[in-house]
Amino acid sequence: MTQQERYEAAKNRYAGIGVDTDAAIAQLKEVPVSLHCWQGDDVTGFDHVGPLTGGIQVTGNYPGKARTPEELMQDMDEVLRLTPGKKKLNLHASYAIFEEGEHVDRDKLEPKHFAKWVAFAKERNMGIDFNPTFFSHDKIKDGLTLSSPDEETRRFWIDHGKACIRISEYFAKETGVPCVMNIWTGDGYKDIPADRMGPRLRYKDSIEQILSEPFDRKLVKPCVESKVFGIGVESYTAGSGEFTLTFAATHEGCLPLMDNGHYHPTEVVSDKIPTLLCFFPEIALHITRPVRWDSDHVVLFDDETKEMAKEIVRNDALSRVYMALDYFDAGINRISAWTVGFRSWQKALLSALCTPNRKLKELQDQNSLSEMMVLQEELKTYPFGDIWEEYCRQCGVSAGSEWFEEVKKYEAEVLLKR
Ligand code: RNT
Ligand code: ZN
Repeated sequence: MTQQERYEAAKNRYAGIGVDTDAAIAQLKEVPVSLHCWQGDDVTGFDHVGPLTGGIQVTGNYPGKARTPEELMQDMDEVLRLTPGKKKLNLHASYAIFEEGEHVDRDKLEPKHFAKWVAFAKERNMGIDFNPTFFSHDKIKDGLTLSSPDEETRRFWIDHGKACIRISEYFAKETGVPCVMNIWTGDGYKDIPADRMGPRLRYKDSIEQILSEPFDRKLVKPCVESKVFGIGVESYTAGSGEFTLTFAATHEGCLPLMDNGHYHPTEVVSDKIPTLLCFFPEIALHITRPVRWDSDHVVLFDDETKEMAKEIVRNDALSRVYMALDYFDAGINRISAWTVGFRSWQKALLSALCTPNRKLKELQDQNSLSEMMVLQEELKTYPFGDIWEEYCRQCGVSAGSEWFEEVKKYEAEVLLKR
């Protein structure tokens, strides 16, 4: 059977349970997913020398890491070639590109320091998302930024946040696509603090000051990301789950951002997505794969990833949920890591779009729970691979693991020469 014949056969099987696979494919092509620049260089960035600090950690030492903006862009282009679907570019402030000999600190960053990224994104028809960088910097005092008791430190980081709002608005204006700007800090304590509320009150005030910077709410979508712990901040984080959720709920236009590595190991973000959708017009996600902790492993087509995609699709929320990938593995080929993760999330979305969601809801509401279970189980062996192949074909990328041959070639010709 040819690929087309296999697709036609699969399409018929899905039609039998009321799923229109052509429509699913067409719909997915329009859904933007943010591709994080930081998988390419182990979250290093270009505005400083020194280690990654602030509660996160990258492990591994695979050769070929991007060292310059040009190398990072070249690597990202390779990923764009190997992945189907619509992309947005996700940048951190630490990826500012300075002129020869120029350097400005993070509180003084300007749109012009990101002009090359804008050109890159526009040429590739991508919007841009942005993140102020509250880590890997010498102005982090005693592990604290926006929640610091030291006013000078706190001022510096508030000014950084405000600069990032202006840059986010510039991105949105240039690309014509709203910019999601995510605030995450690793502020916290390794051991039991004596004052838990003080840092949170300062954090709250700092974010309020950042958001007091004038901006168009249709162009910039500020988010707050929570985290239950970080490396070196195991006992307490200022930006806890309750803190960020309540902040977003009480500040007009501010979105909660859930990173599925940032909860206790038995909590699942798939269940939190529909909960938040009951209350927030829009929410944001960092899609990752935690293994025992917030390890930021490459996203795979696994059960929880599928369940998250299902919750977005079956609640008709593809336009209400801003989806960004967030992981970094330096132990394997970085292009491959980027590609596997992006493709996995695409698979999860396509598979959710090929699910008879209305039928399943009906069965639940009729309390036909036996039939609901049977159908859910049957679906697991439906010929989804043939639908995926067709989607990849239409997007002009290889469906099977042939793409890895290109990664190997790129590794030999480009990465290993660095
Ligand atoms: C860290 C957070 C945060 C970062 C990126 C680099 O635990 O997940 O989102 O991963 O901003
Ligand atoms: Zn994250």
